[in-house]
Amino acid sequence: METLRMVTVVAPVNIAVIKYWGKRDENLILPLNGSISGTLSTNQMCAKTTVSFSRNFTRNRIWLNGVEETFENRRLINCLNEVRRRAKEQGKISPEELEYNVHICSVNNFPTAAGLASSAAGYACLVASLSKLYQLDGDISSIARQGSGSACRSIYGGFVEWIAGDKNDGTDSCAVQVVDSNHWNEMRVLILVVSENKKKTGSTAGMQTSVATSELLKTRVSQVVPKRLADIKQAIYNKDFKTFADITMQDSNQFHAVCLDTYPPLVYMSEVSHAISDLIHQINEEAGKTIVAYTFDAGPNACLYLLEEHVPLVLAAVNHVFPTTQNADTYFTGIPVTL
Ligand code: 2P0
Repeated sequence: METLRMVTVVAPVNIAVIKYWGKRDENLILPLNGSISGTLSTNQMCAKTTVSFSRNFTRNRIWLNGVEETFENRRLINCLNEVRRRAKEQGKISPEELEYNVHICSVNNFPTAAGLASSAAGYACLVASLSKLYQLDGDISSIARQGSGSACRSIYGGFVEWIAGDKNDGTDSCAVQVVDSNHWNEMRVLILVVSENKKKTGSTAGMQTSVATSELLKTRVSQVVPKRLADIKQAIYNKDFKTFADITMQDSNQFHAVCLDTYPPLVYMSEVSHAISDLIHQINEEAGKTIVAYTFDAGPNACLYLLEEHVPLVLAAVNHVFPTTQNADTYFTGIPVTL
């Protein structure tokens, strides 16, 4: 019998156009509302994870970006346990191998914890690699969800919806592909890195405070998001950029309004972020139509959705207004990324 098995997987980040913010179950990571994102292509902003098990490993170990971390992480353990539970059920791995310890090695090729979906790519990659190692069949997005909510969307390519579900055990809270990356293959994402600094309040803690204190979040979940999910999916099917862009920008703005409505407030966008938002509205006005949309996650960096034909114009405008500086906290790496 083999004593060492090893698998390597690459998983990209995803950029939400309808934002996830708020949980109804902290342990299973069940969201208050559904969300939709675009998954970037696998050759750009990615996590790369190698996992192995062996009868010779004396304990479970994990290294993140070259540094060994403790394995005492509830989310990590939940993911490993769920993969092993399913592996046992599906029966492709011997009972002896199921007992072996694992070694996990993961690297990101972009700043971690700066609001650039590092946990999404990281946990999607972890769960995808473990699932391969243990030869799992079936949807694994509901396992990735238990590592980090947004990670479930990075399991699939193209535009992906995380269905909130309404069961208490989370079995119906998983990701489904809306369209694959070929459907709207002119779509690009520009990432404008405003700051690589770690954010002040992490998403998990931030959304807990929002759930506890924001009235606007309640209205958003019950009155706003359901219609937006339906409308943006229709816009994606129809390749209707204007509707897609309007909803994307409005949803980003409402998410940050919820953050400000949280008490004490969560301030993720910086002055530069707001200046980028102003510039995008100005570009659209001068173009006489909507050609680019911004969206901001739990950090100051901007993600711009636009079609390939408009990349040169938008990049030129961004570089003109925000010339790259080496000695400031503010600089931009505008990389057109394909979905
Ligand atoms: C999103 N964000 O939909 C939203 C937009 C941030 C703003 O998903 O607690 O890191 O691990 O489930 O997934 C960030 O939340 O939080 C996030 P946990 P996660 O992309």
